[in-house]
Amino acid sequence: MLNLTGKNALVTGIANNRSIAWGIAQQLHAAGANLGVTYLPDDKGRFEKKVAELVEPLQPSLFLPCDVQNDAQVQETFDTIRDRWGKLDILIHCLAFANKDDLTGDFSNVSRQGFDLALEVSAYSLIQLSRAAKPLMTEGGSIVTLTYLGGVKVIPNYNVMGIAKAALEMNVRYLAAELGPQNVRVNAISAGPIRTLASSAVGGILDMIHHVEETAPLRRTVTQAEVGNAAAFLCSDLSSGITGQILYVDAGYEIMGM
Ligand code: NAD
Ligand code: 0WE
Repeated sequence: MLNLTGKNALVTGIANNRSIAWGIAQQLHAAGANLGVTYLPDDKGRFEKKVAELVEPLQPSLFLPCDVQNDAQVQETFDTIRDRWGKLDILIHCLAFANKDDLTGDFSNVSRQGFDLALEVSAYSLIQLSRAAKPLMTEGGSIVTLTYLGGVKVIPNYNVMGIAKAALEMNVRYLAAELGPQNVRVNAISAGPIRTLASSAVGGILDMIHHVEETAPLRRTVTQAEVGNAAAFLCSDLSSGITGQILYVDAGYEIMGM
């Protein structure tokens, strides 16, 4: 059975009840993990309040602001984990960001700044968080990130995020090679399209979801809970021989050529 009791899990990327990270947090909690939750702070503290209320039933033992563009906040997050938990077992990286204008129109219009922003927040952040987690994963561990098919194949309008996801997937392999000797595994879940805050802000997402519903082998999209279950598997001993992999949780869409 999938059992995560005694495991300390840090979950990033919860914005609301549609977040994939929320689906993951619920499954990790159900499997018995002790949770720490980070949120992206904003000026008015709205996110903090919303996310705090949402995660309250899961009784996280840590609840911390962590903007990956803020090195001091990242440091503070992992200092707190060290002081309060002593060790970390599970790191969920479930965040991405690009300028909205860069997710529409001609790909080549992306500015140097827009490119840097997308890659910094969506790809470099996995290296940054893994480096901070490394000394705390003293009993081995599991790092899981979220990627999308647009990092492997051209998906209209995904544009610079595709380049960020390609970098993210290669980060997974290099990190897996580096951290393997200390029994820390690093894997990605490539999820099919799901309606979330991030995806709903994208024009034409509903058409893409309908396309998947018509053509994926399972004739439907996937849910946050299904991604959460796959994440729980990748965090558990059931996947102890798996590292450096990209696991498609996409109702089979990726296998189709036509
Ligand atoms: P979401 O909007 O719920 O989550 C994105 C999260 O990123 C938010 O919680 C936001 O606060 C966080 N974030 C953005 N900038 C940040 C920063 N600087 N520091 C810290 N956190 C920051 O949307 P989601 O769809 O659940 O996205 C989660 C992950 O899943 C992303 O990596 C996304 O690329 C990936 N993904 C999404 C889909 C989909 O269709 N929704 C499919 C495949 C992969
Ligand atoms: O990774 C993602 C979403 C990434 C994302 C979305 C936004 C919208 C709002 C990153 N940054 C921003 N910035 C914003 O200001 N997905 C996999 C969901 C998604 O996004 C798409 C998709 C799919 C699917 C964009 C274009 C085409 C398909």
